[in-house]
Amino acid sequence: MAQYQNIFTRVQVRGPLYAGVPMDRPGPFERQTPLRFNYWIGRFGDAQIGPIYLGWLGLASLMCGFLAIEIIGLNMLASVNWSPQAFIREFFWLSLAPPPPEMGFKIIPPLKEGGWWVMAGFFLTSAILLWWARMYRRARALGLGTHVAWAFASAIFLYLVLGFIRPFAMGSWSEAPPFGIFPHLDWTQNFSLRYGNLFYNPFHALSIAFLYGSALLFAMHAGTILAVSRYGGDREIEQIVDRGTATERAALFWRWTMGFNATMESIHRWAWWFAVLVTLTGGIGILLTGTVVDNWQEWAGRHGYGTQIITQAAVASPAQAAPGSTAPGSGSGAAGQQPGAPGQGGAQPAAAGGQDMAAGEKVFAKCKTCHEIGPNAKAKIGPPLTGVVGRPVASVPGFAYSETLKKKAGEIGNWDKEKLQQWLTDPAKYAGGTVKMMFKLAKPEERQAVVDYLETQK
Ligand code: 07D
Ligand code: 07D
Repeated sequence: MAQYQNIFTRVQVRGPLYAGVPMDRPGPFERQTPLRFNYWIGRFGDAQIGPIYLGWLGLASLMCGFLAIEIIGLNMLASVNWSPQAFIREFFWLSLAPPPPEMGFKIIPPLKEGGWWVMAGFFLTSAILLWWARMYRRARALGLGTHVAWAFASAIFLYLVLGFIRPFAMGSWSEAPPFGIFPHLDWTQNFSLRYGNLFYNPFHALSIAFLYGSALLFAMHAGTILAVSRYGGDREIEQIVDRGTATERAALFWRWTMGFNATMESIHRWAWWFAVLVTLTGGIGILLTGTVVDNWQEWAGRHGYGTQIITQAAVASPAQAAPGSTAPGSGSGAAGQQPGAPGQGGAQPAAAGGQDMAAGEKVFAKCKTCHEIGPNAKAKIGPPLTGVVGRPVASVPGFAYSETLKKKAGEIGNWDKEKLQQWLTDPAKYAGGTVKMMFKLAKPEERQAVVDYLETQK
């Protein structure tokens, strides 16, 4: 047993090279790697390298993963005109995007309009599912429980919700994240903005609590084991029945400091559940977004949790899904069925308001995270939008517009409904550079409705 280890040192322990327990039915590629020790690997973990078990499932998974990477990589390379230098320079920004909204949930869209994305997604998903099956089967073959595989299944659940189940429920591939480093972060940011700030989604909150809890449990567990490793704490499980050594001291430490202790077995169950619940609650939270709830801040307001920004008009308007929303039981329909407090963001009573006005105002709920409107509207993350139709671009005194928009302001002139629609389609593209507004409104009917509404807000 290694003596007096601390968090920075680790004594390298080497047993005889060992190929593992015999198998009932050995597979074709079983344990191909020759066994050896590696000193440097031994500084991090076990010094023995191998054997790796490949097997048919592993082989198929790697092949699917390879195909996915090829499709993604070659599409990214094509997007920079096959220039390897540009590929390396721009790598973090390169993207392979899902099909556009017009494509809906078409199973085989044209290759250049998201078809490659669907194909890459198919192979990536196959690779992940095959890897799951391999982990499950290896655990069984070794006579283990399948706890690791089920933890992995929870992560796969979130992955599938993000890229397949929710887009399917919303009837559009365009809801799914793109492949790409920064593009997938932009998607994450836009997702939150578009659905009214994900912090008000209680499942996001739960997921964060489990994520932070996982870190806490990991720290407490790892710290405890390191602290008693001089007594053989790394033998953990068998020590459940030990007396006078590591387990007893570790348990006593927590009873002394907190009055209660986990057992060497139960701490692992706590950690397992916290980690698994990160992705399980996360997946539920994402699945509900856009399918059942359209704006989390508004939803939170209606349920007495968080700021109450719901407008009188939204309360008064009949339950009605945003036009073009294909979501079954779209949450926007639920808006307005319960009384909400008067809005803080310059709430407006419904003006002469027909259907279009109500629809536009409903779409505007997505804008409220950043913009106020109404007689007393002030700047938030974005400028106030009262009277935006007809006013000169980047003209609200004191608002810190992006350099791009300030430069472009003269050229664009005054905002009109057409220009606003183009801006909402893709602000950065319209202004030709980096702008503050990350948000886009993908659906033409939503853009139309919202600018109709803006026009009424003088
Ligand atoms: C440390 C185990 C090793 C795994 C690693 C990831 C690839 C991708 C492929 C360019 C903990 C390997 C990465 C194979 C390269 C191409 C096409 C696991 C460890 C090192 N994300 N995300 C990252 C994925 C989503 C978000 C990093 C995958 C959602 C935020 C990495 C998925 C949302 C941040 C990455 C996925 C989201 C990241 C580091 C799939 C909401 C960061 C990951 C398939 C949950 C962080 C630049 C890591 C970062 C980051 C991969 C999905 C949000 C590239 C494969 C759509 C906010 N994500 N992510 O360490 O640095 O994981 O980004 O679902 O800040 Mg992401
Ligand atoms: C991604 C799923 C498992 C992945 C698998 C893929 C490979 C690749 C590659 C062969 C990680 C395996 C594949 C390894 C092999 C090849 C090529 C798990 C994944 C199986 N958030 N947020 C979460 C915080 C905000 C947003 C979860 C914190 C903002 C969205 C987590 C903050 C906005 C989503 C979390 C914060 C926003 C999330 C992720 C703070 C942005 C999700 C859990 C302090 C402006 C996801 C319900 C996880 C979710 C999610 C944390 C802020 C958006 C707890 C701490 C407000 C859109 N966020 N977030 O384990 O489930 O992911 O939400 O600000 O989708 Mg968030």
